[in-house]
Amino acid sequence: MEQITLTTAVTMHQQNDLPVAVWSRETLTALIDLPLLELLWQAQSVHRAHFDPRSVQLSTLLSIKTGGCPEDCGYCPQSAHHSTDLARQSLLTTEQVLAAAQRAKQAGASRFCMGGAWRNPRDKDLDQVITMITGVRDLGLETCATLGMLTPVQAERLQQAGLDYYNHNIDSDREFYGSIIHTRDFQDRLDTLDAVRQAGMKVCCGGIVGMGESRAQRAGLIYELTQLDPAPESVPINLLVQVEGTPLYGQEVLDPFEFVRTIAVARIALPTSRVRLSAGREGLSDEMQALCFMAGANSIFYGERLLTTDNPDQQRDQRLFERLGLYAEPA
Ligand code: SAM
Ligand code: DTB
Ligand code: SF4
Repeated sequence: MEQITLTTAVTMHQQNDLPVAVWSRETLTALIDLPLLELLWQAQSVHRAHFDPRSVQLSTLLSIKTGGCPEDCGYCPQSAHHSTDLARQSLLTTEQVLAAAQRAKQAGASRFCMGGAWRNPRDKDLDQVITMITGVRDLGLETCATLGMLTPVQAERLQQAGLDYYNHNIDSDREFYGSIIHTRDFQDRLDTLDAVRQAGMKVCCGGIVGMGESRAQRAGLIYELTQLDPAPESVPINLLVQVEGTPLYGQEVLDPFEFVRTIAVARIALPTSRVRLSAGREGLSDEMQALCFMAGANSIFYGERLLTTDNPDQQRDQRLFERLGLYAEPA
């Protein structure tokens, strides 16, 4: 069996006077195929070279505008193209959002992420979101928003308002993407990410696994993330939450070890990014989550809801952290 090691796998280039690995799609495909314990060992070694291995960053999500989205993302309960049981909710008030942010802070989150089910926000929506961002910042939390596609001017406005992170996922390997989403293409996603970066905000960008993609396509997702330059500071890896009424409902459930492998490859290929164990944790055992942390995950969504689906409650996560000797990154 061909063994690949970190020293032979990559070529290096200089960025800000630091050596940065340049990964090829083939190398990442070979990496994800390694025997699991070898892959975990390599990922944990990279993790320890860049992070305190016991520190985990906690982000709390809130859906500020729910459902009725014109996009047709095959995994998403919020798409107007699919008939799910989800109740639509128009934009929350700033008071409602700040009350939720206050609760998140008290529970120990360091970042608050506001999600809006828009193809792209209208400027008047943005006015309201900006008021929310200002209020959340004033509570001493880091701010993140995910509102769909942005123009460069909208990205500038969010940056001026003090938004720390913008979440916009590429979701999958480029070649698989078209089988899941038809209403906007891969390049649209890259254009928004570019606008966010140009405006000077930090980028939160990741994807979903368990949608029927191959293992090589999971490596391809990570490859595409390495092509963003600079690398996203935050990388959410979501495991598909199957929601009845969405096209991906009934999809064969992914072997959780494949999820662990994806996290490990993300850790190795994006060594300085926070890799977030994201949607899908509710269905993972504590033991499987421990393997994800071993693979280099060092961030989670924290709080009993994601946007519209369940997440482990705070007591379960606190108990998990105690059992594993992990601690929350201070705000
Ligand atoms: N509407 C915005 C957008 O798509 O950019 C932001 C919110 S959207 C829900 C954010 C991300 O959540 C998606 O890109 C996808 O990666 C993830 N997601 C959505 N539904 C999911 C599901 N059922 N299971 C796992 N991840 C999901
Ligand atoms: C991300 O990558 N995952 C989060 C966040 N970014 C916005 C959303 C997960 C959504 C899971 C399905 C739901 O709860 O609606
Ligand atoms: Fe809309 Fe975002 Fe859901 Fe796609 S993932 S349907 S853009 S809310």
